[in-house]
Amino acid sequence: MPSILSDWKDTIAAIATPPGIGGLGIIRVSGDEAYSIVQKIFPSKNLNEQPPNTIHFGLIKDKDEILDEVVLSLFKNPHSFTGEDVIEISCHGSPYILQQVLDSLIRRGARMAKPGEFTQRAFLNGKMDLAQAEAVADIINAETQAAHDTAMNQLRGGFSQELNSLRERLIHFTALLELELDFSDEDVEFADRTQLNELLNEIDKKTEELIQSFALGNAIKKGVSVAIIGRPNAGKSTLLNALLNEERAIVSDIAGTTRDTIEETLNIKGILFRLIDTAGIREHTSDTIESMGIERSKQNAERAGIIINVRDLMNPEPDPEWLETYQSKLIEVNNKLDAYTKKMESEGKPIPPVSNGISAKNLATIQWLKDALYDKALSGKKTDGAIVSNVRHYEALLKTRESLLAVKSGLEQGLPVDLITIDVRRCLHYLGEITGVIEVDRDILGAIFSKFCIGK
Ligand SMILES: Nc1nc2c(ncn2[C@@H]2O[C@H](COP(=O)(O)OP(=O)(O)OP(=O)(O)O)[C@@H](O)[C@H]2O)c(=O)[nH]1
Ligand SMILES: [Mg+2]
Repeated sequence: MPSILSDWKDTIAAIATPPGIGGLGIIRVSGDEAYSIVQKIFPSKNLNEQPPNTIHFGLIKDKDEILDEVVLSLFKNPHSFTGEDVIEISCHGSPYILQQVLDSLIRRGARMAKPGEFTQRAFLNGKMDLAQAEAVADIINAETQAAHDTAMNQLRGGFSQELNSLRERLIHFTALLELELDFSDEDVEFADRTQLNELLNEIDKKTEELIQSFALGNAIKKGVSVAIIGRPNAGKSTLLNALLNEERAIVSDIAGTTRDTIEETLNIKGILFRLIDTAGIREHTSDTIESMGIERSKQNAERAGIIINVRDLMNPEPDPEWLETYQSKLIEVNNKLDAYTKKMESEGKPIPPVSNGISAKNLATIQWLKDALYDKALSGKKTDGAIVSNVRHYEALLKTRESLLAVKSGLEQGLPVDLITIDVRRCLHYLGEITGVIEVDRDILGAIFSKFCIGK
């Protein structure tokens, strides 16, 4: 493992709290020299004489200048977040003080930590597997309850333990298959084929389950984009405002009011929706800016996870033909039900039943639409059990499954053992990539941890 990083033995330091003024600001120091470096600026007590997991009040001094009154929390390896000696310095939350204390530490031998380096060390020191380390970033970035719960589950071990134990069992069979290779002249079978098949089916079932959960996991983590489209003046912007319950977009009775797209987020029962209000679509326009807007509306509809097609009951027009392609992600609403009802009444006509009717001006009439959005986002997606929300895991699972199927068909066709073991090894590799039990490529590790903020 140490080969992955050449400087992983340095003692690192960083401000762990967000930038800006706050009640407290925390500096984290981790590494073999953590105690001796902090001691140089904390003359109040002899740190080496203090028991681990204790806190200590005292002064931070740079030469003769008092920088702050602080509280130190001491953690001795391996019982710390990183698995190394760690000291957390709780200062007053002034960016100036924090920077001064950090500079003093750096001048005395600490190195500025890189983004995610504390978590990276936790991984390198075996405090957590890779999937758990990635969950730390997800927890910090979680914007909704559901995203937080998914990340928390992953941090607690989630599906890693299960995958690891399946992998261990597969390793056992690989060893037996390899042994058969050594005795290839004698035509013996050490690996029980029925048991091997059972294990393969078990892994297949588990990976399939996790692969299926990704649609939901991705929706929870990234949010679901919802394009609000329709003819000019249908009430799209009014609907956006109603869903958000704020006057976000300009509404007017002039057709073509919205020229560019407007994006806002909405949290419905823990799932994040990115609502996109678009320019009204009409087939023919000579206005260049409007036609650019219309083109953009189409692109948004194509990319969106869900499309709300707003129709105008007061001015019914056929839907754009291209919309048919997106049936599966479409929710239709018939807007201006209030005006329509009034019109029919004034004309003395019976009011025909209107399906999916709303009045975007009246919040009470769109409640069902929020439920429909939530249901559509979850439709056909499992909500119980482990949820995969990480693209890297998802891709590794797909590759695991691919090699697994190759092993199964190889066994069915009675292929020679040396060919089968190649696919078994690939399967082991991809399973191991998820939790990081195999050495993960240095570039991939770099990419994973660079998404963290400094100090985490
Ligand atoms: N009576 C009634 N009027 C509505 C309703 N929804 C929208 N309107 C009116 O319809 C007009 C157009 O509304 P917008 O929300 O700007 O329509 P839009 O679809 O965004 O229009 P463009 O941006 O031009 O494509 C405004 O005068 C709204 O007040 C409704 O439910 N009932
Ligand atoms: Mg509009």
